[in-house]
Order: sequence, then C-alpha cells, then structure tokens
Amino acid sequence: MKTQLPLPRLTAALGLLLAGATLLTPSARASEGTVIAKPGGAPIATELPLEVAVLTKAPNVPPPIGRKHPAKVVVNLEVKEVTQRLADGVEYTFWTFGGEVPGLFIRVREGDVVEFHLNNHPSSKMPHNIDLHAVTGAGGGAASSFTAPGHSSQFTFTALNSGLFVYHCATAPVPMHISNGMYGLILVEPKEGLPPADREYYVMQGDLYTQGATNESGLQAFDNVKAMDERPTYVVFNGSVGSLVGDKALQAKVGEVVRLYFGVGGPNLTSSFHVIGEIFDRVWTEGGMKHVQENVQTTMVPAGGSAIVEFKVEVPGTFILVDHSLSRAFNKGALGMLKVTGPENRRLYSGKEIDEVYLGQQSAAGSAASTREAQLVAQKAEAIAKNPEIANITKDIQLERGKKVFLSACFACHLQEGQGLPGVFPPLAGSDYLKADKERAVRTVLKGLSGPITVNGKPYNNVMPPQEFTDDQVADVLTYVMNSWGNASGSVSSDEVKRIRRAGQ
Ligand code: HEC
Ligand SMILES: [Cu+2]
Repeated sequence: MKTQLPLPRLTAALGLLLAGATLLTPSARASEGTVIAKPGGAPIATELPLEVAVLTKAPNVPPPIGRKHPAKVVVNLEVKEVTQRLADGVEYTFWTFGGEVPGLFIRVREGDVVEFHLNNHPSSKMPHNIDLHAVTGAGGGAASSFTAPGHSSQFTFTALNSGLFVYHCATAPVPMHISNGMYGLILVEPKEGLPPADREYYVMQGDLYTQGATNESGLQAFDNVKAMDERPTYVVFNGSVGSLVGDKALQAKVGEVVRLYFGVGGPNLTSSFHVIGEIFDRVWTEGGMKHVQENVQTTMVPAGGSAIVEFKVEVPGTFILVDHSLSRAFNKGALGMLKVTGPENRRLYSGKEIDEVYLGQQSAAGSAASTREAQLVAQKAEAIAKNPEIANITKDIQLERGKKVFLSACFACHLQEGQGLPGVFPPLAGSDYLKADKERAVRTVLKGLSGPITVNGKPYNNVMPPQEFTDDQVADVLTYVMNSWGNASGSVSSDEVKRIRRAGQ
C-alpha cells in the first residue's frame, strides 16, 4: 500500500478499515477457522459514476478500461458447483466463480470503488467466499463475503494498488475449495492504462487431486491425502486437460502483439511458465506494474500469484504453452497452444513444425480418438441403463439393500411384516398415510414424527425418533417399504432424499 494518499482515497480507505473493524466481532467466528462477518458495515458512500463490470470466461479478457477517471464498479459474481469434463472420459465436480474454471476475469481501474456481490447458487452444497488479492482490508474480502447456498453477500473496496491479482475462495478447507476450481484473476489497470496489445488472453494454472489415477475414467472425487502430499493427478490450464488445444487453441496473426494474463490458482504448485518457440519481449513480473523485465524465456509464477507476459509473433506456427516442469505438461495436462497464422519468414525461421513430437497423446488425432472412446463408453452405459432386464436387477438390488436397513432399524417398532402394533406403532403394510404423500414419508424418516396422526382410520399419538441414515439408505428402505407386504406405491431415489433433506435444513 502507498503511504501518501490523496484525501478522497484516504477517507475511502479509512471507511473501509472502520467497516472492517465493526464487521469482525469475535462471535462471528465459524467452525474450522472460517471467519464470517455479520452484516451491518455501512456501504462506502461515493459520488462516483456507476458502472457494471464486464466479466469474461477464459481465455477471453474484458476490453481495456479507457476511462480517465475513477468509477464505482459493480461486480456480480455467481458461485456454482458444476460437474463437467476434466479430461477425456474423466468428470469432476468443480466449484466455480461464474460456472467456469478459472473464475470470470474482472477488470477495473486503479482508484475505482468496487461494489462486490457474491451470489451462491441455491443448488450449491457448500458455503463459499472470496479473497481478492487486490483488496486492502482484512481477509481480502473473505470474512465479508462468506455466503451460504441460496444467499448473496455484498462488500465494497477501493482498488488502491494497480496490478494483476489472483482471487480465490477462502472457505475451509481452503486447499480443497481452490483445487476444485475456485480461483480467478482481477486486473487493476494503472491510472494511465496499459500499452495497447493486439490480442489479450486469460490463462490460469491449477493443480487437482483425484482419487483415481491420472486419466482413470469416470466421475472423480477429491483426494485429500494426495493434496496434503502435493502429489497432483492433474495440472491444468483453464480448468481441464486440452482446454487450449486443437480448435480451442489461442489465435494470433503474424506481426501481432500477444499479451497473456497468466495466473496460478494452485493450491500448491508454482509454475515455470514458458511458451515453446517464443521469447517474452516483456514480463510484468509477479503481476506488479512497476518493473517490466525484457527478453524472458520462462517466468516463475507462485501459487496465488500472476504475471503478464507479452510478445510479438513474427512467424507462423503452433506455439506450445507449458509449465516447464514438463511432466506436468506432457503427462498431467499443463499444456496449451497458440496458433499463429500468416506468411512464413524463412529468414527468421525455416518453418518446419514439430507438433507431433511435442504433443504425443494430446495431438489432434489422439484427442479425437479419446473423445470417440468417451462417447462409446457413454453409449454403452446408456444402453445398459435402458435394458429392462438390467433395470429390474438394479431395482432388486435396491430392494435387498432396503430390506437390510429395515431389519436394522424400522422393524423394532413397525415389526417384521410392517404390521405395527395397534395403538402404539402405526402399520407400514397397507398404510394409507404412507401412500398419500411420498415427501412426507421421507421427512418422517429423516426428521422423525410425533403428535396425533391417523393411519387407516385409527389414531396414533406417539414419537418416532429421526433415523440416522445416508440418502441412499433412506431411498432404499422407503422403496423396500413401498413395495412390500402388498404395498405398491412406487419408489424413492437418493436424489429426492437429498433434495428433501436440503429443503428441511
Ligand atoms: C423407535 C420406534 C420406531 C422406529 C425405529 C421407526 N419408527 Fe416409524 N414410526 C414410529 C411411530 C411411533 C410412528 C407414529 C408417530 C406418531 O404417532 O406421531 C411412526 C410413523 C412412521 C410412518 C408414518 C405412519 C405410517 O404408518 O405410514 C412411516 C412412513 C414410518 N414411521 C416409517 C419408518 C421407517 C421407514 C423406519 C426405519 C427407517 C421407521 N419408521 C423406524 C416409530 C418408529
Ligand atoms: Cu469455496
């Protein structure tokens, strides 16, 4: 932070500090070290013109600011948990800022007052927050932005320092939230702006830890042991293997100046960022605006850090972006492409391309084969699911599992044949109460039931305690009950249980 501030900025900064002080009451500490702020900080008053920030998905960057004066900039960022492709045939449940990994790119100007709205989608399972390294204030906004699913938080900060800054979720367990995709970049342009470039792109590296080995197919879960050991199964650019390869490669024309806003979300690895076949004419090292290094081959970018690299492309070809810790590039995914088109310049370079040697499995043909394989695997799964014989077997398995749950708990009161005990435990066999309302039956098992009810015309007024089972077990036992002893009233899926459990919280 600078020591001498012009008066309006100083008051704004003071306001922020004071707001921060009142926000962080000791009672506002949540479990697992996450600090939650209570609402009540007075919004920073400002007479500045209002603007809504343009946010972009990687590899796109919002247009340069162009303004010559500060503004109040409103940022609306939505947190969403989404299951999508990590590699061919490999799926992962990402936690995202804006439905994308990395999170949407934010661009403001030094001196802007940023009114930040963090909206956590109702379908999220986790609370999340945001720590922007561009913020001067406790937690970088984390405490003030802690947001439960289906809620939205607002806080305001003044962008005092220009630079390219990482933002990330800082909710416990923080490494897991970051690894799952919760990181992005915010560029605070210096007052005088940045020199123009012909192409600006957004690339961000992250490390992932899956329970399966690298390239093991299917939906993969987070592996905390591998994360603690810093042994990633994937190291990727822009959220997935191959996100910048083939027809998704970055594009440029001979003679253009290409600028990359490069960041590392981590959570753990630093990047030795390099573009094979190019030399960075200029590097704003560590994302700071003051010192521009020239003629750099590889720039070191720390976890939670950034760099701006810029180079003029003189010859056509495919230039490969890598983390020069090369096993990460060739075996774990940290590889992208910049395709430069235009006339050859044989005086500078003879022009023989070496794509195949460098790309191995990730060449266009290899990638197409993997995609086809993934499609066939999906087709096979679909065909199996549609086969009535297999559907019946699946249901039979569910009934047997449900029976085990019933015999481990419910039967103690409702008795083996679901007949119940007159006046004490209502019957489940032939129960009109059960048949009438499936959701109510799910709630009964999850939360218990007490007070007067009528089953098959007979009154009961007793207490059923909540049953401690997983969503699958609740689905299985109710499906079993609904299809036993003459009952024929359908089935319950574990997704329905999950939804009802969440709605009841
Ligand atoms: C400790 C005894 C006890 C256990 C164990 C128990 N229940 Fe109940 N259950 C009751 C009582 C008592 C009621 C009626 C509550 C009332 O009168 O308000 C009830 C009511 C119900 C009802 C609604 C009434 C009906 O007949 O349709 C359902 C459905 C039900 N239980 C299912 C289950 C299932 C499934 C399990 C096992 C996962 C289970 N119960 C375990 C005691 C029990
Ligand atoms: Cu989070």
